[in-house]
Amino acid sequence: MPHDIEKVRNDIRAILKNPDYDDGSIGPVLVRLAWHASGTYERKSRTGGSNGATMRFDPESNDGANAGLEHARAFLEPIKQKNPWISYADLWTLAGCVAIEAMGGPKIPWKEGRTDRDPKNLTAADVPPNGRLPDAAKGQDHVRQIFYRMGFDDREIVALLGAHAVGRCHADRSGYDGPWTHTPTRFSNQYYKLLTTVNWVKRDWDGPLQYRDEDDELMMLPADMAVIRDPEFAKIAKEYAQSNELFFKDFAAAFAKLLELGVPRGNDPGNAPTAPNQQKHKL
Ligand code: ZEM
Repeated sequence: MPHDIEKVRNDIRAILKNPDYDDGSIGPVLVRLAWHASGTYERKSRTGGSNGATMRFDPESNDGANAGLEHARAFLEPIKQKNPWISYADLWTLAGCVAIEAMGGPKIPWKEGRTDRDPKNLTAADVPPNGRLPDAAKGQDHVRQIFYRMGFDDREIVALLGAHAVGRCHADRSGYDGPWTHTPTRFSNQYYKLLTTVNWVKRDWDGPLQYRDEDDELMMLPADMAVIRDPEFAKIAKEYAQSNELFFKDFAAAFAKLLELGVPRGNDPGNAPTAPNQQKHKL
């Protein structure tokens, strides 16, 4: 019987609204889970990425960059229990897509087929090292270095960062604090509109350097500021500020690509676990 992905989509939709959590939706943290599961990819070594759902294992589970994502994984656990045929890797990436769509964003092309690494015969090389995800305190050189490593170009980088239209920073997770937009559960091009029009100033507080608007209600990370400080990035951000349609089109393509990094498809082996018979012949 073919897998009933639509049922899993419905199960995910049913848990998105949550009055006790943040701004009333777990959508943003599910998007962050899909992104962090995938954003460890390194093109050169074909390691990392969403395949394997390796965030269940040390050291990835304990990477400071992933603080708070244990909540996202716990929200999805009952859905895994109800639909045991779906891999965690598929569930985490699908949940990000469903969340974006439910928050008013574009439809993301998504394909099943990721498999989970088996904890019983896991080797250290199966789990990506810490430090592969971007550091919010850094600027455009770092942002480019991290995303070029995955195989993205400038346009895709700027498009992906537009996901900061939703969600917020939590002082007890990242050290940063506050939402990027006034509509943190609505997926739109608000991020670029605010970036390009607001006079962002340094926030005077005890935490790490972050930027604030005049009313001290919204925030930008130093890495977000790179999007207007870098002339190439800024040009693209202005295009997205002007056209939500263009942003949606580019975002959907870039996010779909992100979730596919390292996933074996057809003749492309991705970074799938070595088949046992291949292992036997390895010297
Ligand atoms: Zn984020 N992100 N991100 N991001 N992100 C946070 C939260 C969220 C960076 C970053 O340091 C942070 C992308 C790129 C980059 C989301 C989606 C995507 C937080 C706050 C930080 C510090 C975490 C916390 O405290 O809870 C940096 C430096 C990035 C690149 C340079 C990309 C790409 C994303 C998706 C396509 C989302 C949705 C959130 C909000 C999570 C939540 O819990 O509300």
